[in-house]
Amino acid sequence: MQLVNPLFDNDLAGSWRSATPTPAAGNSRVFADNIPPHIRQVKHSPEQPRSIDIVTVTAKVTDPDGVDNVTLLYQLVDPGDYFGPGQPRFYNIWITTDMHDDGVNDDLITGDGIYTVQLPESLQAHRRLVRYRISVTDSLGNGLLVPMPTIHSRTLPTLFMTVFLPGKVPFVRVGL
Ligand SMILES: [Ca+2]
Ligand SMILES: [Ca+2]
Repeated sequence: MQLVNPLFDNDLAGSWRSATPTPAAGNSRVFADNIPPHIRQVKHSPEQPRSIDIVTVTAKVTDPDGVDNVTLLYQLVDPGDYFGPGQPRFYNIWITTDMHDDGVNDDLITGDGIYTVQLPESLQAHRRLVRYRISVTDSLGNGLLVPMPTIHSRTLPTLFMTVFLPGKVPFVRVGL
């Protein structure tokens, strides 16, 4: 891991990038004067949604230049129609919806840096897998899509949730 710029806050994961170490030399491979917004505290609620639930996705996004937009990208994988890494649909079919920090639609506080979007219960179906990623851009046009691939990842990492009928016992999936 390397710090993108020694002037940036090294407590925030977004100030770091995956790269081969360069002992006693500058971090030339990852150095940048400006970086995209920091994004952390990504979560969805309820954690294990049921088919009657509205799912709220939140993320804290900040940038000293100002945050221009925060977008949730998601894809729906239905039972019996699984697709994943290596298949075109996995890379091409992402539905986008804006996330807002405006205090409405379950965004609890206006302007606190926590961006929110709600996915209606009509999207939740029993055993449906919902993969999601978040795209952020600052006011200078510096953009980032998270989760970020690492130097070791062979595929596009995503976050996910699996939906269940009320009363059904969820199973646990391992990995990204
Ligand atoms: Ca920036
Ligand atoms: Ca907020």
